[in-house]
Amino acid sequence: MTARFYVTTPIYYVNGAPHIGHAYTSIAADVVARFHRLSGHDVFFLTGTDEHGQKVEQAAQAADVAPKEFVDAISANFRDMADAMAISYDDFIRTTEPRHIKSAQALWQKVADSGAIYLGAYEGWYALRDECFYSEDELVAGPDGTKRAPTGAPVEWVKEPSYFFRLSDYQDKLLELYETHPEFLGPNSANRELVSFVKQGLRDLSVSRTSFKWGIPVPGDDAHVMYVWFDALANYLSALDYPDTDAPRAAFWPANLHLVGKDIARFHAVYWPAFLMAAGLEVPRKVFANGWWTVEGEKMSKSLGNVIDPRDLVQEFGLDAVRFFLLREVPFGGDSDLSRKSLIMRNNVELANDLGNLCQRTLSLVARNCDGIVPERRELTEEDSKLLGQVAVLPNLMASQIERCALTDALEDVWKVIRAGNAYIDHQAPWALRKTDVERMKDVLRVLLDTLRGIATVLQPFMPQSMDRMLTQLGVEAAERSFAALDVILPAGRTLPAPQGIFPRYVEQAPE
Ligand code: ME8
Repeated sequence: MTARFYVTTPIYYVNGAPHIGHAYTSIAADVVARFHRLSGHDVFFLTGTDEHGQKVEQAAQAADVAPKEFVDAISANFRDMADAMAISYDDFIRTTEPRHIKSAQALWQKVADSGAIYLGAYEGWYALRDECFYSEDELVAGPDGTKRAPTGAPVEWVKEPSYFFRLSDYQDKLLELYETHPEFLGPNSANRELVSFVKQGLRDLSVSRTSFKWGIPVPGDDAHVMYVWFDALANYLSALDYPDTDAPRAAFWPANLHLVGKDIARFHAVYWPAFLMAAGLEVPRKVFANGWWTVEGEKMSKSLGNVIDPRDLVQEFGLDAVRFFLLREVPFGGDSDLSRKSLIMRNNVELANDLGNLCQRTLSLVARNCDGIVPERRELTEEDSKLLGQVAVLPNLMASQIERCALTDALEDVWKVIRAGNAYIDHQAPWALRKTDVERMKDVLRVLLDTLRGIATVLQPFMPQSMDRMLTQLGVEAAERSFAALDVILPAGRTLPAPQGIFPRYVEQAPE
């Protein structure tokens, strides 16, 4: 049976335009989804938008439009951003869709039936910006001396009737989950933080609100709408048509990977498994939290005017240079800074020089000296075998990195082979062999073509558009681009198209 793989991005709030931070998590999830597809797995990749809650209601009011009209426009903008970044999602879920509302209510009912929800009254601190409740001892003093959430968000004292989820009952079960499945939450830093948070003790969680209307009504009590996080987390099930266990997608549960930002690790690794346990459902196999991007050393914020729309970067640098930079710059899971200088540097050194030149040099030698025809694969020298051996192990090597969400390490594995390829071409010097030993020149070029095919194949998840072009230039047909296809050596004699550069060098325009 084909292995299934279900991977998700967070569903993004529609209270503002998409920016590079949103694109980042989606690109990372896309790489994982594409990698599994190329491995022959049956993949379901979900993204979407989170459209309820007080924050969205207020943003719509500020814009003076009805909430539905407001969320329709911003959700469409997020979808457009996902398409522009070549995010290969299988479904785009919106929490205002009837299918989601139905599922979220079914999940609520299931949790309530288990006795894990009771009616009480909530009195305490709420930070609207984080859509999160905080206890007194979590608060810090703001710059003006007022109480703030640990994230710096302003808090308000809220008092209203509320349904509660018996989170306090789940402390031991959660700790057992973290202990028996250390891979459940990564990276280690997020794991340590969550374990210590849960060890401090969990209080029951307020899961409904009565002070605003823009949400999913609580089954059986229309005066309440669900807490936006209960609603939002349910998206991972509603896209699978929960509670219909006969639905074709139902088999994708439990999710293999929820990719999230570190700001929302707590919701995914504490609340979500607790809700699922109460509903008698399996918990996801893994939650992984990516780090935080700043821009030229500053936090992105509307007031600083430095919020970057990823589509603008793509316009200037090309999609794959941006995707590559984001995943290459910092070990995945860590924080990083987006600077023009480093983006240009990575593009010019690693893409244009290391990979682009290796490909261009090889293809132009084939064009010039072999009439553009793929030479035969013949007996290999020790050096040939060594290079091809390095290429052959890449899919497995990378699979274990992807499994750990070590996306940057996976790229580094490929770059080691690219560097080895460059050392090989320099050492073998096929341009010199042209005059001394034409047959050996052909052998060397064939080894290089096969090396480049392997490299381009494994890089497809990271840079789908340029690797598509590269594979076409290498004469690799569409059906020959999976990892399994790498086991079959391509026939000689194919005529390659005239070589064209894949990665142009970026030259900064001098100011006028
Ligand atoms: O939290 N650096 O939505 P959201 C890296 N609706 N990643 C960033 C980032 C940055 N500077 N800024 C945003 C929500 N992100 C909820 C999620 S899921 C059931 C509900 C990414 O629009 C990161 O993945 O605030 C973060 O977790 C997510 O965007 C937050 O998106």
